[in-house]
Amino acid sequence: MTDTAYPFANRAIQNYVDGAFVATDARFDNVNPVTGEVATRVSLADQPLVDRAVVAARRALKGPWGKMSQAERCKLLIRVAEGIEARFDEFAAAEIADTGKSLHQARTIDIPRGAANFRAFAGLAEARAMPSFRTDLPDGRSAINYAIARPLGVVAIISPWNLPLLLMTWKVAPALACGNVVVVKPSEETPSTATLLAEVMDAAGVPPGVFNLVHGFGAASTGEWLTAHPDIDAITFTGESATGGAIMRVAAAGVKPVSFELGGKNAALVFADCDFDEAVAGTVRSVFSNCGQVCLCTERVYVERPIFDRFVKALAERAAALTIGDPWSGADMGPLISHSHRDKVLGYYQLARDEGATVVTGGGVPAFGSALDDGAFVQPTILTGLGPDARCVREEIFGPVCHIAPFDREDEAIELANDSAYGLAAAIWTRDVGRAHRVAAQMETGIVWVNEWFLRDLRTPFGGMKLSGIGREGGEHSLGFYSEPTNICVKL
Ligand code: NAD
Ligand code: 6OD
Repeated sequence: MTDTAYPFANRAIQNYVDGAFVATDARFDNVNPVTGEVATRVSLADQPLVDRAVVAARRALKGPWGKMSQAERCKLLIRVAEGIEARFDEFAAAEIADTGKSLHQARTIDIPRGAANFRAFAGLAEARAMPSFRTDLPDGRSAINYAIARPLGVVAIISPWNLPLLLMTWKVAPALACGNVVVVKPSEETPSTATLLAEVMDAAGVPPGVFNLVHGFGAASTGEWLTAHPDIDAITFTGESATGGAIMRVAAAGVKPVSFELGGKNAALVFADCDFDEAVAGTVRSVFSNCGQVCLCTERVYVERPIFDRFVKALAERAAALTIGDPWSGADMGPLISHSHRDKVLGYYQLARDEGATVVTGGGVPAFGSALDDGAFVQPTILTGLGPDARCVREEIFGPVCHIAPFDREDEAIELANDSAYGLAAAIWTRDVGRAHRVAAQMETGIVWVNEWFLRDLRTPFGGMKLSGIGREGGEHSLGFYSEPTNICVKL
């Protein structure tokens, strides 16, 4: 299979509103970061089209979708999962054309999870039980209390570019499974798999207005028109913490419920008693997967002093051996999402030098001597020698880079890991089971992996503390956010 299979090579990307594909006059470019070439053009949803999407969604909520049984809705969502699986290669090609991510990453993580999200939440919503209580008061009155779960209504979903299908469907699937209708705005960098998903929804027979897709930018564009729309009932967002703050200010006016999955500056703690080879291999994965563009990626590594030098050397050797290049060649690492993001990451590589870091490996741009030189590539990079207050140790870079520092005591390691404005994920590498539980319980993060990284069970709570988010999604937490419980108390 080659990238000529990109499904939008010969047609522009359109919006999907009220069960129809809609083009507007305004267009923007979708650029392939591997070569810097325009892959296709995207129709930008203007404010009237966003309005139409919200109106159509409300109509579907009051109409066929609202009247459909839970079992029927879930059956449709399973059909959507099957539709993604049936067009697996097209989805992978679309994700790779938009992001340049590795073929392995697209085929083993992004696209399978797109389908798995629909299967998981269809099953969870169908099996959902709501609590009921018999109430007996001292005065002799008795009642039965039971809660019913109703949808929130019209949910705005704003998603980022790093794991486009995975992160969008992580919210679309539970929202629809709970009976909501959605208006989705994917990142302007990654419009393709969202549009394929609209085609799959259409073919699966999801009623018009239930899933609406609007393309465009964030501030003063489609994203803001959607989040500020008075007739949406809730906003669920994944992206940068600063964007979360901007959306929250807009949501505050209407006191709308929000669920936010935001940035991270995640730590890995490597204890001297770890399985050394597994810790190195796991840290290579946690730092460099998806070119470091996963919110869960490790950017701060703290290593117990007796193994510090050996660990830095081993990690640097593994980083330098990663192949970088065209995803279709099977390279381990593709480019960053865009040239502007590359400028940001290279800015941090320079800042690290200015702050006094030792660049152990990388720190620049690879030279290919081919058309790839126009792509948004950077080298995998390892830094040492910075203090805890350096900006490169405190700010999210979102590239293939980590800083490694030594520690001497367990309590010091915990303090270093928690010394962050973010609180998304941590990884602990140790063979001491007692230490693993003790340290994990003290991490100020929503997620902790022990001797692993990014092993997911969709029933578990997912989200972050501090600047990393508001609320949790996953399993019952998603069902909780995407529904509005009403308690009914009936006198017996
Ligand atoms: P971003 O915040 O720039 O954009 C995310 C989405 O928000 C895009 O669709 C964008 O168009 C839209 N947007 C931007 N400004 C807006 C506004 N004012 N109103 C409405 N919509 C607006 O984030 P990004 O660069 O696409 O993604 C990378 C960031 O996302 C990183 O910080 C990463 O850590 C974070 N992230 C977090 C998680 C998590 O689960 N915690 C997952 C993935 C990514
Ligand atoms: O695996 C998930 O469900 C999830 N939300 C992953 C987020 C990754 C951040 O880039």
